[in-house]
Amino acid sequence: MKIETITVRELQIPLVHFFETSFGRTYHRQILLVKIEGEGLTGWGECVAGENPYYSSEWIDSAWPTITKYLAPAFIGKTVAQGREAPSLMAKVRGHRMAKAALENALWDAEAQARSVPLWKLLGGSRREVSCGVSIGIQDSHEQLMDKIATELAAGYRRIKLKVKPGWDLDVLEKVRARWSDITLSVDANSAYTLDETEHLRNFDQFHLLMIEQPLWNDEIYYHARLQKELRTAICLDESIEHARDAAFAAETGACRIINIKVGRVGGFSEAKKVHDVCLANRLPVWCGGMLESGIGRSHNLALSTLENFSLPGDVSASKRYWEEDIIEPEIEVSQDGFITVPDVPGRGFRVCEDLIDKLTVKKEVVRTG
Ligand code: OSB
Ligand code: MG
Repeated sequence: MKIETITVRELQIPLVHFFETSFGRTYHRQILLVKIEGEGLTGWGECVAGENPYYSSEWIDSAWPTITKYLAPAFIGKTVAQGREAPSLMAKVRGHRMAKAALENALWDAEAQARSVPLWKLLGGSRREVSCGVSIGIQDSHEQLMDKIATELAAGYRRIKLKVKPGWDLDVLEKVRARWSDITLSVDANSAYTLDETEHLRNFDQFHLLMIEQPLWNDEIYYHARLQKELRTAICLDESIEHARDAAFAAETGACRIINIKVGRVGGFSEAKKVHDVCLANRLPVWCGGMLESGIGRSHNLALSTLENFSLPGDVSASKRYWEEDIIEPEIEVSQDGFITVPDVPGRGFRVCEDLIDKLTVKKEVVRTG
């Protein structure tokens, strides 16, 4: 497709329930969407950057000028037939992976439509059903957390992941395990601990967790290798893995036994596929992480999750857990036994609700020739 216009917009959408991690609480999302148009084709992408530079240095207000001033102009007037051509067109810009992913993924989205194949098939996927877990944030009280877990288990989710931090960890796990001794349970620390706390982290071993996600620094792999030697619980890396070389380094050093792949964090579908392949070659199972995406990012996560090494339940859960009304149709739904069926239709498989998107838009810029 010859790219004519790229529309960048920011939407404000309240979350159904606040989401709290070790770095803070979110009540509403600012969703950055890109729409790439040319020769009658339209591709959509979502930039998963947060409202603040806490999960990563990249955030919504850094992504906006990076996309409008540097990344989008690199595509205007060019003929790009395949999503995989996108990284080389953006290579001059260092970092800003979430911004890059929004554009690259929009091109894969358009390519799948142009070729009349499902996006998941174009990505090389084979799974027709994706296994779902949920990520449950830090709550106001233990009771509120127990209620949330009960609700999600009743909805059929196959893995419960709890956010933890010092002061919201061992007591919580003790209560949860006392009530549900054999559910598949994991925790995510979002870098809330240091290597000095190894003795404390060793206490997590008694709870038979599927994994502990990102216990240490966001930009550190080697010290996770040191920690993994001290723990029985498998470490899963999230923040530390920014590209396939990081995954290779983590595998080589034994820094983790599982990797969480977020397509935005690694810069787009091409790099996500590379991370997947490195993990497969090193026998590290992966799962698809989430960033509280709208339906557009969620549909892309779903497509990615069909690749063979996504063998653990991901954080790709139902639209209604996050939004009163999602911006795609049909909304993403999870079956009573905790699976999402991947649509076998061309493209992303979900219609984008442009009227609703217009209503939710608070900022918009169109990048075009001249
Ligand atoms: O660390 O996985 C994380 C949300 C925002 C930022 C970081 C993370 C998360 C989640 C939520 O855990 C996953 C989701 O349900 O989208
Ligand atoms: Mg995480």
